[in-house]
Amino acid sequence: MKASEFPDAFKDARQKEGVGKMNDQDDPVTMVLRHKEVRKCAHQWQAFQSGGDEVGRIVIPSEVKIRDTRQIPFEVDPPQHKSFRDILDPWFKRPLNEEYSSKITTIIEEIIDESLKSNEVEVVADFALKLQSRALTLLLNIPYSEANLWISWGTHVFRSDDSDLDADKANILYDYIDKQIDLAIETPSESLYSVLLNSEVDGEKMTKEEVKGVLILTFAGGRDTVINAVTNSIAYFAGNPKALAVLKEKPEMINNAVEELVRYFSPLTQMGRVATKDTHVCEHAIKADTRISLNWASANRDENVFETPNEVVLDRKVNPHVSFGFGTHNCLGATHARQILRILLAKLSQKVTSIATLDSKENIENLGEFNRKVGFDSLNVQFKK
Ligand code: HEM
Ligand code: EMZ
Repeated sequence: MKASEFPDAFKDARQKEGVGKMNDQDDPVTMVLRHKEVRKCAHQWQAFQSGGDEVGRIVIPSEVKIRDTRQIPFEVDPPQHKSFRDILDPWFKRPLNEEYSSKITTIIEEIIDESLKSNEVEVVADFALKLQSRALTLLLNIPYSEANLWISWGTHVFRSDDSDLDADKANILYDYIDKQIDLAIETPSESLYSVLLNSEVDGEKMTKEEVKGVLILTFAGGRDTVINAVTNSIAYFAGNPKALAVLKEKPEMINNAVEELVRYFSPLTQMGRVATKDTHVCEHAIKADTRISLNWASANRDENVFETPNEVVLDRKVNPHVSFGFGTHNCLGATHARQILRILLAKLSQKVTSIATLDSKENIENLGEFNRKVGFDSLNVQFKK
């Protein structure tokens, strides 16, 4: 398979059954595979909840064993969910400011220029992780130098080479965030930590535990998703060299191109919910207190919604993809992620004429009988001027 190809792992099950089953730590998941039902279930927060008592259970693989802190607003249901979103939404829209995007531009130009000087670049570690971590300093509004520490943690904060759920690694992040919260209490600044510590939700000051919950989500949720999106986009341009010239010629296509790449790659495969009562999805019985998942990756290849779903059509006009989720919990980091990707495409097309793939190792998620390529463990390329 070409490095730039990302097959649809769910086609048969989506067409025949509409659902697929997988086990995960003896807590099975019924994956909802069709676009229409994914959107419908995402709306039904009363029947399919994100909150619930068991923190970490909606993530697949479940993080129940490695996390006690509730991620906010991700593991909170309406109506409380809205109170948190009202505080967080304006902050997470800052990437639209000119000053913010010009700083992202500087970060991206520096990484591309450095990559052009090298004969071989390992994109995951030397390009995408650096870009993700450096850009995150802007989102948190803290000094740029802090990124070096996060880069040293590697691509995922809960997963390591040996384990999908690495408690020791998770503790590094939790301890770090605890320390940063205490520092922000001692010496307030303009950072996200300080802003949240001074915020009130429904008339009450946010607690340290709530602030920690937002920060864990910002570090974890915004990490491998962005790294996959950036790495896979570079694999796409390596496999489709003309696309860089097309975007250079027609920069007005870039916004559509970003949406299409994000649809095709679906950097976050799925997210779970817990059924609160006996119910049905696509005529399949779902028992109370069992898990379903909203399978964004499958919905994004639904042939009833997308023409030629397995092709990247950079100027696809109608593109109701659900890569950033749908409804209540739609991605809070989407503005930041989109700015990174738009500026990345603009600068790549201006500065790079072709990218040669030298070597690649795919990252395959094993989901029961389904094996889904979600990104790369490593991707070695050469960038050419
Ligand atoms: C929610 C995908 C980047 C923070 C979500 C959801 C998806 C998603 C599918 C919905 C989860 C659900 O319904 O349960 C992505 C993708 C990204 C990306 C594909 C990159 C290409 C980021 C970044 C951040 C972030 C950069 C922040 C640093 C969040 C938060 C939520 C969320 C806080 C929960 C929102 C809520 O519960 O109201 N993301 N994400 N994401 N994402 Fe992202
Ligand atoms: C959770 C999730 C958030 C989870 C919106 O997605 O991303 C995953 O990578 C993390 O492991 O804890 O933050």
